Amino acid sequence: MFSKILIANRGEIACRIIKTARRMGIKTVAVYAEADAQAQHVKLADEAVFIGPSPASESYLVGQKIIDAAKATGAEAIHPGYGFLSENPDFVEAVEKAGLTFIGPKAHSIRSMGLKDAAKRLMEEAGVPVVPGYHGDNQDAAFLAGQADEIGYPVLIKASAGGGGKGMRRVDKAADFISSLDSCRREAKSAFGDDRVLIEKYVLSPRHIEVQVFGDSHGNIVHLFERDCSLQRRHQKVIEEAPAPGMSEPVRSAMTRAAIKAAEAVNYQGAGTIEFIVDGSGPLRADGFWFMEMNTRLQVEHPVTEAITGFDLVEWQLRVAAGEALPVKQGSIAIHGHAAEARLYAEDPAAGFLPQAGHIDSLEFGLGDGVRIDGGVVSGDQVSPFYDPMIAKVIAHGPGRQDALGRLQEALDNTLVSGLTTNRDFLRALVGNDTFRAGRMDTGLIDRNLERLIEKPEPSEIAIAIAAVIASRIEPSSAHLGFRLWGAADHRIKLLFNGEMIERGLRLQDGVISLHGGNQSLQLADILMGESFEAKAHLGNRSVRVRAKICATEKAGFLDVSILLDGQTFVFTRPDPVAGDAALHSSSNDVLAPMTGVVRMVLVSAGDVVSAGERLAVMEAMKMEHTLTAPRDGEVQDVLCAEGDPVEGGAVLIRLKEEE
Ligand code: MV4
Repeated sequence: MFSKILIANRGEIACRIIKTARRMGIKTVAVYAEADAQAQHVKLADEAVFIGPSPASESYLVGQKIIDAAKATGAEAIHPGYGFLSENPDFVEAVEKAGLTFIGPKAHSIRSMGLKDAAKRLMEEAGVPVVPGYHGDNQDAAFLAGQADEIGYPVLIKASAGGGGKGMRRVDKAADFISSLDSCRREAKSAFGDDRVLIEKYVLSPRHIEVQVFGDSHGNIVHLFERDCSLQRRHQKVIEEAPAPGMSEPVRSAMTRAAIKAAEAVNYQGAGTIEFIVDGSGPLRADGFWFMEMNTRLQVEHPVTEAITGFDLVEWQLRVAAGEALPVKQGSIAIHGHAAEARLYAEDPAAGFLPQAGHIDSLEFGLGDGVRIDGGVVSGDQVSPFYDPMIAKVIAHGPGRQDALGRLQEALDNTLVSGLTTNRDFLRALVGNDTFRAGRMDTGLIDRNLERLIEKPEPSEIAIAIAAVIASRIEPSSAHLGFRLWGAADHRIKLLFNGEMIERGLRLQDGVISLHGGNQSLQLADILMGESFEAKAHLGNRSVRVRAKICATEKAGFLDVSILLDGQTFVFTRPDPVAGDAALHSSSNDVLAPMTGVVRMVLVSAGDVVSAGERLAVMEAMKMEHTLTAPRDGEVQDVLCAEGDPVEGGAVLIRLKEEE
């Protein structure tokens, strides 16, 4: 076995590989670009090598830099992860030429699967079902139109060099064929520098089902069953699961046998996936699936296969690359239960799934039985605009499909990401979709239901109340402090939600907070604030226990308050400072801790001359960053706290010199 490997990747997959390597006693070397200097994979690895500017084309995609880093650190093998250099046969050869081991297939296997038409011909020869169509060398337009007539409309024109959905045109009638062919060729030429195409029968209601295969250098090839990845948007997978809903033993047996034949045809070594397009218009049939492409790498969705088989696929990759035989025979690989994975992204579904970059103020996952999180970022990290904005994969495993989906739903319900817009709500809606729950999905499900899936709920009065309490900075558990902070016990709070201003009156009395101004008045009693916000809410004649995850972050005088209540996330912004703050500061020379918390930063020392509004210190309380500013121009007389100090609400932190 290797004693040290280099991981030519970043984010969650780099962290994932490090975890297994560490368990196996293998040292790891991370590589990182400028934007990733503070990234988790760099922190987790035993060593890290800087490889250049942030754009991947100048760092993670430069094979020579990766190879140099491996040589310099004495790594014996390179794991490419997925994406980047993982399916680049020239890189594989360069790695081997440098005397290193590529943890993945041989260059020739990757090349044989690289071109669609050649791969299709190869698969056909190997006895793997391929979509009926024309995938020969004749590229004459009139000839191809004739082929389309023979296949029967609708047909699909696909770029031979394409993949992942690029360079495809669906054609519904003969009259449209030539113009679609022309535009497909233009796109293929500019995207791949190769304008050859193939023509296929268009499969209606397609499902995407793929089979995980694994080969070793001793000629063994096994499969680890299938995954259903039909829930996609713009050819990006959103939710994957294993096994495939509705899969019967005869169909599974035919599909996995075809997958093994495909892998054998290219002498496959390592982890690979055979993708099939499947007729999803009715029950799955043994003659209703066709080879689409082979992914010659470990895939993003591999954890669902790990969950149902109980094997660590990264461990297998390392063993196979080191020359060991596969650890088990086909007969010892069985399906245990059901697993589903959702990809949590920093993106805004309402804005056309626009990728989001920025600071993650807080990241809390809903952990539970059978739930696994594969992540690459933690609270306080940055989602970089340079790379794929995936935050984490949430994987749930259970005895049956409904158990797994229920656990996935619960995990998503209890996941709070603050500071960035994510697709969490969209994923929740998708997991709750009836058609998906019934296992009757196809690749068009998301687009057909898009409007409902991205709908944003309005906040309940309880959610508004919690946000108002947090924004007002009342510490309800200590009434005297509330009194001291507020002077009067009444307060008006303005909150922005989704561009709309919400105004409420708050009154604190005997530890109970009453809220006025909404269409319902309500009281919050028995309030507990800590990691979460708990209270008993009274609305009219109803009373309910409320439990919410909260995160509040101050940014340039604004306060962002994220509330996770009953599975729904609401983000409010308090646009102006609480009026009480000024009173708190201006009446004396003392700058007080507004609530019990921890001093995070002290920005001045005794003798400093400060001007009104200047930042003096930063506190953290109730997961909220709180900046303390100078109440007036003056000189700092004493600093009575230090970074890391726990302080009581009302404690004097900084004292200004008495004014002359
Ligand atoms: C197809 C098809 C229908 N008929 N081929 C899209 C990605 C690429 N790998 C192949 N794709 C498709 N090929 C035939 N003959 C429909 C798709 C397709 C699709 C396939 C899998 C997952 C999502 C998809 C979304 C739209 C279209």
